[in-house]
Amino acid sequence: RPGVALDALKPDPSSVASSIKYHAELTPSFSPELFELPKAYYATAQSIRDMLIANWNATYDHYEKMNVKQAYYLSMEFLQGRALLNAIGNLELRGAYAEALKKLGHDLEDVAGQEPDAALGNGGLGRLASCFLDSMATLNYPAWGYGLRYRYGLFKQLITKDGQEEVAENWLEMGNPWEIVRNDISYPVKFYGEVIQGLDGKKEWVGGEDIIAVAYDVPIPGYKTKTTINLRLWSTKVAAEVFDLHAFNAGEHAKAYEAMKGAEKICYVLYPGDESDEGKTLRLKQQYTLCSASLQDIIARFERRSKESLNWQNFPEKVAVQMNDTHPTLCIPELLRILIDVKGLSWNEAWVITQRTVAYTNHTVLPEALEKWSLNLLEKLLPRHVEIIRIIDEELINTIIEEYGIEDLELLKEKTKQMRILDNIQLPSHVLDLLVKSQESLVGNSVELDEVAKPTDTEEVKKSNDEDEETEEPKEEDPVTQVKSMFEPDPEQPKLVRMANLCVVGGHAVNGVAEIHSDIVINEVFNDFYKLWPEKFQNKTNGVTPRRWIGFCNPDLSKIITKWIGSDDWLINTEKLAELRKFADNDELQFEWREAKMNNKKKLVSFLKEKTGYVISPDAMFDVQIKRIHEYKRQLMNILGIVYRYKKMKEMSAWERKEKFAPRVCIFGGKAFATYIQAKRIVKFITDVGATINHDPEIGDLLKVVFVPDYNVSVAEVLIPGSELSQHISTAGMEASGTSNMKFAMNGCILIGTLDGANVEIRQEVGESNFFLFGARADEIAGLRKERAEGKFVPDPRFEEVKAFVRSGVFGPYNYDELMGSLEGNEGYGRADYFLVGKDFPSYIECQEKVDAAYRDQKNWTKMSILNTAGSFKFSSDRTINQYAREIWMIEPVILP
Ligand code: 26Q
Repeated sequence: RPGVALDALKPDPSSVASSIKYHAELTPSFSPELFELPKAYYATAQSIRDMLIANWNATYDHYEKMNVKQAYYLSMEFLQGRALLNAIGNLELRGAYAEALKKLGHDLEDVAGQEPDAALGNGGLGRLASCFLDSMATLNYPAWGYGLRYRYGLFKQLITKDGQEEVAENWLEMGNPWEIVRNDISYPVKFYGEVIQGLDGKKEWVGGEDIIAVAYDVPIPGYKTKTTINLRLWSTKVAAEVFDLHAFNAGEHAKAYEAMKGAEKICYVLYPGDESDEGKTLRLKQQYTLCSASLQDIIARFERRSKESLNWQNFPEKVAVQMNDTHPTLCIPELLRILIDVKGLSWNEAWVITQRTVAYTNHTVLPEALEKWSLNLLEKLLPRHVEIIRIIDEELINTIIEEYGIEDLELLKEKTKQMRILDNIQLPSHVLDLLVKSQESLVGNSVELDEVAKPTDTEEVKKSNDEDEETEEPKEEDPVTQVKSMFEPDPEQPKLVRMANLCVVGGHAVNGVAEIHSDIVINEVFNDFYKLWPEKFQNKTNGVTPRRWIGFCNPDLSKIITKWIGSDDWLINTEKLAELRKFADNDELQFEWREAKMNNKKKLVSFLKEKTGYVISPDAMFDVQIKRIHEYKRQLMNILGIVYRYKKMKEMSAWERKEKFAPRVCIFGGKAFATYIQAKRIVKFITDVGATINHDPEIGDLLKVVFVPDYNVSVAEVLIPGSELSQHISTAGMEASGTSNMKFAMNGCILIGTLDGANVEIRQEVGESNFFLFGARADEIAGLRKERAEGKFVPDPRFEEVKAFVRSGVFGPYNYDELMGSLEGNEGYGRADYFLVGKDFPSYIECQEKVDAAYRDQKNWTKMSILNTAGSFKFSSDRTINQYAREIWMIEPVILP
């Protein structure tokens, strides 16, 4: 690490101050005489940006000169949050900037608070991408992010008396000092049109609509390194020739304007889905824009760097493409298309190159969340890509036939149904012919075959006789009809393209994001593919950047850690955190540790007062659940647990109450997908419960319920350091990983959770006695659902009691029938407690009682807290990125001279 050289280059406070002043005077959008907060922020950001651009250029030049292999992380989402303190921290200039701003009359924290969050993502998947960028830069990996520059990011959430309301968040309103528009870097992207075949047999995709994708570069600084990588975001605009000047001049302004709007619309807004499959043409256009522009850019770079020795077989030696979930799946047919149609390679050459280049990360096993696109829609929008997908599907069918043969038609039917990329689409005619021929030969040899196939078991004889009766006629008549009808698509069902299957087939690696999740990927979701290609399947347990998620958001705790470890290099070598273990019982550390937590809690108290008006006591336990609102994440179980606690409190004398319960503040935060009605009901329910409990004079500070509006990255940065208990209580097997669980553990917060996602590994690392575990395990869930469906489940009386209490109207006039009904499987409310809230409720509330008891022993609680931080080192995204680099991308760190 060239740390010493970097220190020498660092500006001192007075040169920082003059750089800020310079920008304050020359930034055009503000009046020069006022140096108020917004302007101070913008000028400070500009002065940091100068340094970032210099480092970005040095990094880029070096990669260009060395022609290194680069990895490209393609993601529809990057949830960057704020950049200022992160950049200042990574450049180790916090002291200089704080001092310089003080001289100019401002506090650095207040200045940083001016920045709007860059919320180009929905939640976990987008934030993961952003943590990865920080680690790539910090570890000096030549790796870039590619994404879309949405004009409107994730909506802003207002909480009103009716629950959640969404408003557009115009994050670019005041300009974005962190991006550099690259008008010199743009590519055409085509939609619609048709495929024609030239005399040479080459396919060409012509006509249709062309738009232009323009690059916006966001420099990503690493920590304690000059390496500054790039997040390249594409924005879309109309192609000049499409902006029909004739139409415009002829007075048809509307027509010319429409084309412009159509192109710009593509990047207008982030799709606010989360674990949902909301297929819309616009979303498909977004996905294709990301894939096409990024690949054209990557290919152009490869060609340029190859100079005279261009050899396409070397492409995978210079390029690794990681697809963040299936959203960038079109990379696969797009790379094939460019290599074959534009660069003139053969199918086989292009196929090998593509497969060796791309890899796929899966983030969900919920079947309804696996992306599927309508074949018709896809074919209209991207006709050449569908031709290519059909060929891949056909080759896959050949592989399936090689593996399973054609004798057992039922087996073949099942395997093709499971594995094909095209769903509910007729088999290719040559495959049908093959099957028909084999059936005909079977009929011809029927005597022989009857001998072989004769069942021995009487049961089976009976069964096969029954079957014979039913299918007798077509079977005797015509094997062709029989085969065809067996593989006939269902005209009632849509014809679909399964993007995950395309990813598994088209890439060289498939990974899940936590051990348990990767096991489910291998043993359940993609088991058929695993049997074919076991070597493709991997696990890469998620991680989070310790710089943002301890270092910068929790300076008080960081100072203590540094003091006790004896150096601050734990921010890079997180395994050093384990050294805290030996001091876990030390009174002095414990005192400092509690003091830091109390400080963070007090900051949170004033934050909550500002955001919600509620005044809470910092002496209560802070119990937090922050994440997207989703039934599988079971915020409903949390709030029902609170309702149960409240009911018990009301039944007790004041003295008993105090004896039994530790004072708690239960904090919720999270956004509900705008059309996810049940999730919105949960938000409304939480706020209603809060409104009742918080104003109950009998309860006072013993219990408070607060819903923090507009949860985002910056809110998390205040909430996580100030929390003591955090909830990760999804139905086992449903949360792929979770990443906030890692952030909480790092900040000395104890987790209550199920054995799901990364919880399993966190519990292992921090120690079983430092994790509050409850609930059914993943391998029990199917059986429990079956039991539930068969009406054999007997709910615990406490669960019945809490639902009845809610229905009794204590929380206002609103009717919670839909919510309580969903837990009972009443007619009209969908799947009977599909998420097994009723099943896990008793063990959940019992576990919460253990939490109360544990909290009373503050010495032991503090020890548990220290051991959580100490045991969290595995969950640094540095570890994750090293594994991707070594096991999937095959790239090496490159240190700048
Ligand atoms: C799909 C189609 C159309 C519109 C939107 C979408 C869409 C968008 C976002 C589908 C899914 C997402 C986001 C998924 C997500 O955030 N998954 C989370 O990924 C984290 C990082 O791996 C895990 O920790 C979480 O467990 C997982 O839920």
